[in-house]
Order: sequence, then C-alpha cells, then structure tokens
Amino acid sequence: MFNLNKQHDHTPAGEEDRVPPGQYVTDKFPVMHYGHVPIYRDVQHDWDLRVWGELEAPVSFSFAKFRALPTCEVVTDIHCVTRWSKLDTRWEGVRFSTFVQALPPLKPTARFVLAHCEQNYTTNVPLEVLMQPNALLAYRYEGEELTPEHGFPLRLLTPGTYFWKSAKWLRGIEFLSEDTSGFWERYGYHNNADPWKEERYAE
Ligand SMILES: Nc1nc2c(c(=O)[nH]1)N[C@H]1C(S)=C(S)[C@@H](COP(=O)(O)O)O[C@H]1N2
Ligand SMILES: [Mo]
Repeated sequence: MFNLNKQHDHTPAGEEDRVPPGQYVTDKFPVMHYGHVPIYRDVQHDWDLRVWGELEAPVSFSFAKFRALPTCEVVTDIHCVTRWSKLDTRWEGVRFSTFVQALPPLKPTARFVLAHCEQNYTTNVPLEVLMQPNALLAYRYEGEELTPEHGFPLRLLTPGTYFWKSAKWLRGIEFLSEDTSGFWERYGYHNNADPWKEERYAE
C-alpha cells in the first residue's frame, strides 16, 4: 500500500521486527484526539480522578492525593491505528496494579475497566490487561510533565494495544463485570486492538 508518510520512516536497522504490520516509525510525536484540549486553570481544584463500579466503595483522588502514590517508569513502543509508531517512549506515573492496591478491594466480579475522560471520551480494557506491569497511569513523558495536548494531568498507558486505548485527560475509572464498548470501539474500531494482529476495525 502507498504510504504518504514514508519520508518519516526512520526504522532503526535491526529494529524492523519491533514494527507491527502496516505501521511506519516516526521520530515526531503526533497529537491525535477527538474534541479540544482541556485546560486546567488550577489543577489542584479543577481536576480529580473518580473510581467506581465493582469495588467495595467508590473513591476519589485529588491531584495531590494521586501524586503522592508511588511511581515507576515504563519504556514502550506506541502504535497508532492511523499507522505511525514510535519506539522507546519513556513514561512515568503510577502502575495500574499499584493503584488498585491503593483502592478499596475490588469485587471478584470486576473484570473490565472503562476509562472515562474529559468530553465523554471513553475506552474499554480488560482488567487483566491493565494488571500487567507496564500498564500505567502516566503523568510524565521523557522526563517532563505531560503537555496539555498529550493528556495533562493524567493519561492511561494501555500495553499491547493501539494507542487509542491510552486515554488522555483521564477523570474516571469504572470497574465492570461485563465488557462495554468505549468511544472508538462503538464507532467500529476493534475491541482487542492488538497491533500485531492488525486488529484495527471490527469485522
Ligand atoms: N481523551 C482522549 N484520549 C485519547 C483520544 C481522544 O480523542 N480523547 N485519542 C486517542 C488516540 S486515537 C490516540 S492515537 C492517542 C494519541 O495520543 P497523543 O496525542 O499523545 O499522540 O490518544 C488516544 N487518547
Ligand atoms: Mo489513534
């Protein structure tokens, strides 16, 4: 297939096996989203992260309370369904599994997560995917605070899926017993979204 963006292909020699089928590597960091970039005038007061659904009690994290949680670093490749990939991106934040330990106990019925964002963007991910060690609630990128365009003050980093499941401007985490489609998943994107299987669109 003819690829308009081929001039940006910088796949390092020997790294071809890290690039999923139909993707090209870019050194840029494209900004992709639906709607507009939310601006927080005073993030200490204008932002919180609510958690509800299949856990013993709902909870809410202020900015300060969230930032007090233990952090870790994840280096990973990202793959957008629009065909750009970026290798070795470095993120810091709270590991999702660490975050779960800071919550009231999950009910045994909790099997899926629906991430809720500003402007009603949502995406659905199986809980077992987010319990992997490289699933992150990310707030730093390459050593700097996330920029507004890339999701400040908090985004999800979902491992092993196209990048639309790495939801920006996260405001809520809902634990569910049944799977339910998120924003793009409802519009015909694939539910699993594995780039190695080219799960771009639902059949
Ligand atoms: N809240 C929100 N998160 C979102 C999106 C969106 O429209 N809204 N777009 C997704 C898509 S399609 C992609 S490719 C990535 C892009 O992230 P970036 O702009 O940091 O490259 O964000 C994902 N997260
Ligand atoms: Mo995307």
